[in-house]
Amino acid sequence: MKIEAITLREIRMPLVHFFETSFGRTYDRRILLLTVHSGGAEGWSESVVGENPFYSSEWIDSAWPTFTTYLIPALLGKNVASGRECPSLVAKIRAHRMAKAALENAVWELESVQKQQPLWKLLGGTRREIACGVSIGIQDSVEELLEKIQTELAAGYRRIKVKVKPGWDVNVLERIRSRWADITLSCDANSAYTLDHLEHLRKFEQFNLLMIEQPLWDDDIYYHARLQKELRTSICLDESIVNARSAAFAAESRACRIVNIKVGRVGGFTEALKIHDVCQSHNIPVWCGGMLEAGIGRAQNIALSTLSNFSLPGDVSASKRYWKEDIVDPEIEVSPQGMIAISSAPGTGYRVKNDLIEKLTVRKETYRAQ
Ligand code: OSB
Ligand code: MG
Repeated sequence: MKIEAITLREIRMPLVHFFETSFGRTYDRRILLLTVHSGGAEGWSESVVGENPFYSSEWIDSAWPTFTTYLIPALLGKNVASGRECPSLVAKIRAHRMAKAALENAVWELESVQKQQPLWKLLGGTRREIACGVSIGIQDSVEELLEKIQTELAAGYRRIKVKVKPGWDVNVLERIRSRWADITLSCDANSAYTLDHLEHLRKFEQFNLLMIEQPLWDDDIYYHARLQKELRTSICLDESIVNARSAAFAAESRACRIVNIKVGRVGGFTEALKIHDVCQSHNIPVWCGGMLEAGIGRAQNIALSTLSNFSLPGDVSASKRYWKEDIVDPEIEVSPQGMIAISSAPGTGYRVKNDLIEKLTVRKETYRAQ
């Protein structure tokens, strides 16, 4: 497949409800989309870079020049057979994993469209339906959070994850557990604690959580291993796992018992598949994380979640939880049993809505091979 042209664009989409984590609140998404063109076919991808460098050092305004100056020139005009060839094309560029992931994943999607195969099959997936959980942000009051949990349970979601931080944690988990003693419940701290909070974190043990996600520093594995030794509750790593090597380090040092895989965080599908395999060989179950994606990213997360070791419900939920109107057709829907059915159509099985995307676009540049 000769990459004849690449289109980079930014779209803006307001969230139907703000999303708050330990590092802040988001009302509107600025979303970076990429399209690769070859032989009359297109592959799309969505970068998970955020509006600010809080979850990771990458953000949309650092990603844009990284694309235009380095990543797009590395791929444009090249003949590539598969997304698997992309990591070597961009290997000399350090980090910038979220941007690299968008480049690579667009090529995977293009390949699946050209081969008229479902993307999930190309990735090696086997599941024909995937289990869904929800991530619920910090709210203005515990009552509002309980109401939201009630709504998601009624919708069929199979795991509730709540965001926590000092001051919004034990008190909140207590209220949730006293209302729902048996639901599958987890929490995500996005690095809001340190080892000085050890005695405080021990109080989480009484709530029978499926996991505590990323309690400590985003770049740490060693101190998570020290913390995991002290806790019965499983630690899940998100931010700390940036490649297969850090997954192996975490597994071998027993820093976690569960891993959250976000394809954007780790630089693309090729690395995500390696992490999947490393975790499988260490008997560590994985699940697919989310980054408030619109439909293109969401559809690719669904494809990845069909791999066998994705054995826990992911943060892959319905379009309507985030968007008034999503950019794909059909929108992502979750059954009353909390499952998403996997399409056998080529590509992701979700068609991009070109007209809507054009309307939402605030900047766009197309680069053509000579
Ligand atoms: O840590 O999983 C996270 C959203 C933005 C940044 C980080 C995270 C999240 C979520 C949302 O938890 C998951 C979703 O997309 O539903
Ligand atoms: Mg997380």
